[in-house]
Amino acid sequence: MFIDELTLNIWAGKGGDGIVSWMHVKGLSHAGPGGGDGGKGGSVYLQGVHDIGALSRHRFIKDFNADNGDNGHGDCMHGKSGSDITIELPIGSVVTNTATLEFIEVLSAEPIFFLKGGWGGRGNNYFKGSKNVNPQESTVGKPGEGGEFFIELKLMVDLGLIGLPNAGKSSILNALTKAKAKIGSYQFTTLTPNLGDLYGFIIADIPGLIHGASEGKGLGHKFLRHISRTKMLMHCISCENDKPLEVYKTIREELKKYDPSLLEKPEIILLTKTDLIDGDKLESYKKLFKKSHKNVLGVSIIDDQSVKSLSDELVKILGKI
Ligand SMILES: Nc1nc2c(ncn2[C@@H]2O[C@H](COP(=O)(O)OP(=O)(O)OP(=O)(O)O)[C@@H](O)[C@H]2O)c(=O)[nH]1
Ligand SMILES: [Mg+2]
Repeated sequence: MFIDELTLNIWAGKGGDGIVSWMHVKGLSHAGPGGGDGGKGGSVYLQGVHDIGALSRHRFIKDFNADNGDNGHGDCMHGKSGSDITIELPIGSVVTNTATLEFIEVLSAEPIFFLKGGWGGRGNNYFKGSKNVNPQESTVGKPGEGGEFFIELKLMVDLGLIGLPNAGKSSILNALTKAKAKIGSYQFTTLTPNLGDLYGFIIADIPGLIHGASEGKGLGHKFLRHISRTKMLMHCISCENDKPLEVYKTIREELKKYDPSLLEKPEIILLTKTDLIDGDKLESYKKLFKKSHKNVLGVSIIDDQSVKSLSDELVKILGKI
């Protein structure tokens, strides 16, 4: 099950308490303070992973807690520090504290220090001094940082494939990359995004959009967040459509309703299923777009040469952005 948002309670560990205790030395009735300090609470790290399914691993877990530090011991022994924990999140996750709205983005596979464990309290040995040879005081450990966090995945992608259902988006992804997205001759075959790697450029196939997606029709806007960080969009328009320009406008309208800034992204127009029309018609379709777009391409997945040309062209275009 693909999950792209989740709320978790995450806490670093509390520091252990310092204690009041007295040294036991054979032959001495009173050998001074011996209360040790508490151990430090464990901290929390975030680790980005290249796995868009990583959030679904946490779906039955609501709480992540690093270990607390142990309380101090007698004979001036400090408590053990709590172990740190690391939470794996898909690269592209945005982690927002629901109370403060502060957020942190997981943009690479570098571990991120996230929540600090509390310091341990001081035992009475710490307070020993020339004027205070028998200190009675100790302090408690400090709480760890933490709270409730909303985690939202926004894929980090070079090229987002968008278009009506059945436009051939998943077929193109599979033809260009080693992805194995499901393909079907019916609408909404793709229910969650698929990713593929084209010579190091990440391509995402987003479930089909239809007119009215902003009112929740079809799969709605649910997956458009995944193109918010996409560097470039590829409008996939099937040559089965008599009015490809209208199709393009419909999709642009839905993008605008979701987030007008999506309209600013560089675009490629890809006419798909070119085997279904003759060369003249294809040229007339391309002409419709060439007035306003410099990147107007065509492909048929049953024509290996056209797939190869598309692949070469995309690598060239993506290399420049
Ligand atoms: N003739 C022809 N059929 C194609 C081509 N590309 C895809 N198809 C067919 O078109 C249908 C839809 O293909 P998909 O790749 O599943 O389309 P999609 O855009 O991912 O569809 P959704 O996931 O529903 O949005 C399938 O039956 C494919 O076999 C093509 O180049 N030529
Ligand atoms: Mg699909």
